[in-house]
Amino acid sequence: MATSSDPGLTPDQVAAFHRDGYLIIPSALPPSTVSALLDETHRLLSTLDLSTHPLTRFLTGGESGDNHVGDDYFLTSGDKIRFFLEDDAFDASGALTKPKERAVNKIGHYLHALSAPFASLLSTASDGSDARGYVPDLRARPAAVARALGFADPRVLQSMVICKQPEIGGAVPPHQDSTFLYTDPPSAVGFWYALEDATLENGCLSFLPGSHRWAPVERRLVRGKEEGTEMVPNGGARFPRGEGYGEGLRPEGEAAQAYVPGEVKAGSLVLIHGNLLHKSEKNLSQKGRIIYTFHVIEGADGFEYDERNWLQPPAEGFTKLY
Ligand SMILES: O=C(O)CCC(=O)C(=O)O
Repeated sequence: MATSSDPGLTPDQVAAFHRDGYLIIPSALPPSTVSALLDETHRLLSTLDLSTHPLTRFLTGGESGDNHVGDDYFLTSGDKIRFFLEDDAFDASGALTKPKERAVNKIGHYLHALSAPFASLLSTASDGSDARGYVPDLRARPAAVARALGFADPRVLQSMVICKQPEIGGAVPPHQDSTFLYTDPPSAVGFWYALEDATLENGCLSFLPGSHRWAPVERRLVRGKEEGTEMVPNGGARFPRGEGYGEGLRPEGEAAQAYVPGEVKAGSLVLIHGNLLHKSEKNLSQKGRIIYTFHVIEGADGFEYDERNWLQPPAEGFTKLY
């Protein structure tokens, strides 16, 4: 369990997160941990069997979010390790034009429980070891970070490796993570770890600083009545509880559209508030951009994660951080 001797974040970092809606923590993972997670990513990619894969592509649905990926392979991936392919890895006839290791957009969504190296990032043991004996050397341990951000019962969900493949890595349009992982009231925070350098060339994240304060969660991605997923208006709370949120805080003019790129080195952790508008561009470069991300929601009483969310909890419930 994270203790008071493990502050997770300094008071300045907490203040910066609340001001900007995101926080970059350089060197959160040492090179040895980055290597272990990259090795695991390449191992997982090598296990992909395309002969039995439904060839599900990861589609974001563009800015509108309509036509988001939503087949059964996706909808039942919350307690599995599954592979979603880059849309541009296929030619017009539907044939893959890349080897499988170069065709996967993302791997998800239960790495934090089913893959030992990724699971070990959530370790709360004082020496950093987990039940499997893997010892990550972490700064900004997730449990301690969640505590510093005020979570009472943080639950981890939707872990994924995003490969952002060379030449074809798809863009991620502006979005808020609470659209996809909605609690009422919103509580999601993304933990995003660069496993390779993320640059302007290979599609680093960019952020609209402060937008978590004024951008409401207007829509939610939910399971369709019959099948698939759909974007629907959000009838619940659109901002987290607390002071300092509201549409009236939206700045005038260009400030409401001025995205700031977040180029980071491998090993950096980026924390992303669930209401923050952020995006990434297509990777047209020759260099991939592998990252690992998971999200945390508040599991305490008074926060509802309902059955309409596209991602439903595994039988054992979403993973407790402490
Ligand atoms: O890594 C990316 O390009 C996008 C990730 C993202 O926006 C997210 O996880 O919310």
